[in-house]
Amino acid sequence: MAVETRAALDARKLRADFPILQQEINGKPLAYLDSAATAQKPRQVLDAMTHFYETSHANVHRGVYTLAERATEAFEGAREKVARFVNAPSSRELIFTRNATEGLNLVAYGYGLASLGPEDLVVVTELEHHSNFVPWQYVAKRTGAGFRMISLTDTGELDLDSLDAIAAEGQVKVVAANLVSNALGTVNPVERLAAWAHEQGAAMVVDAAQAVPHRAVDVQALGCDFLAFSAHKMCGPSGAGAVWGRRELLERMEPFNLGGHMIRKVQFEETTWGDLPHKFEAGTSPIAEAVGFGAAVDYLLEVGLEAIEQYEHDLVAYALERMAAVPGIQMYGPPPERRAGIAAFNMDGIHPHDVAQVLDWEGVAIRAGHHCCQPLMTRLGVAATNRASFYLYTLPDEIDRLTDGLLRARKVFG
Ligand code: C6P
Repeated sequence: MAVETRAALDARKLRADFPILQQEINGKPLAYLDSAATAQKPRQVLDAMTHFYETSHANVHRGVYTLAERATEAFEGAREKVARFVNAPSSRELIFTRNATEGLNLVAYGYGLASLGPEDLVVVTELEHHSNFVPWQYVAKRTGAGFRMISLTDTGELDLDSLDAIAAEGQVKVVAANLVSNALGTVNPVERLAAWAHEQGAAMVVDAAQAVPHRAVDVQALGCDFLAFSAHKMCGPSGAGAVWGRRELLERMEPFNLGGHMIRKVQFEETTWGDLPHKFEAGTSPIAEAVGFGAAVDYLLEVGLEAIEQYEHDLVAYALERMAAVPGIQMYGPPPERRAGIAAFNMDGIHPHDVAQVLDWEGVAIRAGHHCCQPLMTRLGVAATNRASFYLYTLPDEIDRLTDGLLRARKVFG
């Protein structure tokens, strides 16, 4: 079935870049609808990493020989690309991590532990992934700070009317929210939250793991203080991520990990820390992964972030319309105009794992579970949901196959 897309993006053509998508699963062409868990990798990223290993691999920032200088140049070049991608004022403010989770922990430990006290409040949302929930809950407990949650409306959007009541309860010091929800696809008004956070004298921490791969993200336009994301969700390799932080805050923070590379001088009595970003990059970095991260940025820029966002918007609008016709389906989340390419649902009387299993027989891969969002599951009154998530290589036919698979699940389970 044809879907009208206004985007300048040819998903069929792009699919040729993704070797993994060329296979069959259970005798059917693979329809990979789990890109929110991790995105597939184009040949360009795989080649960049192989080329690096074959021509330039050495440890970075340590050797004076030509190969080590070449490796360092490739690594730092990747940092420049990733920093520019989110419009960081300086690449020195862009710290490579293993993933978004590590970046958020770096902020919670490095900023939260030192800044929070019993009079203070940390504010998260009911829509947070555990990676931007648990570290703040933990740091609040350790420091005696209060821990509050911005509640949700019935469409899975932040209820900003609850902000005044929260502010009346204490000194808000940290506000932590995602830009795009992994579980519902809700696009959150982070600019407004950042403005509110700053009115309270708080820092704004943004989990952009589901945003950076799918739309243009500009840390300066958002007005946030920290922003974390992962390479593997944006066509890059696993094992690499980044956190951007406002320089004056990063300068004030203590390091998160200690050891090699992050020091200025080590003596028996005392150790002093290196400059940014090295202060936060202890040990050997994920070097080839950073190179692959940079290649993923090149790839997404070549396709165009606006085209990706528009294409996914059209896909999700189509998916919500088609899926709504499936008998006994419960859809979650906001209307398409306020959501990214994620469709969350449950089928009456059928466990999400069973739905995902039937779809797998059809070669359709979706995720079932709590999506690391148990507070949200509690709000929805369910233990788990199904989730189909889309990316630049998703085809409308795959959404048709998803819908057909749901009808089959309905037949199988009665
Ligand atoms: N969400 C999902 O299937 P890591 O694992 O560190 O790369 O990303 C963590 C993370 C943080 N925030 C959001 C909004 C996320 O979606 C994720 C990862 C995957 O939804 C795995 S649970």
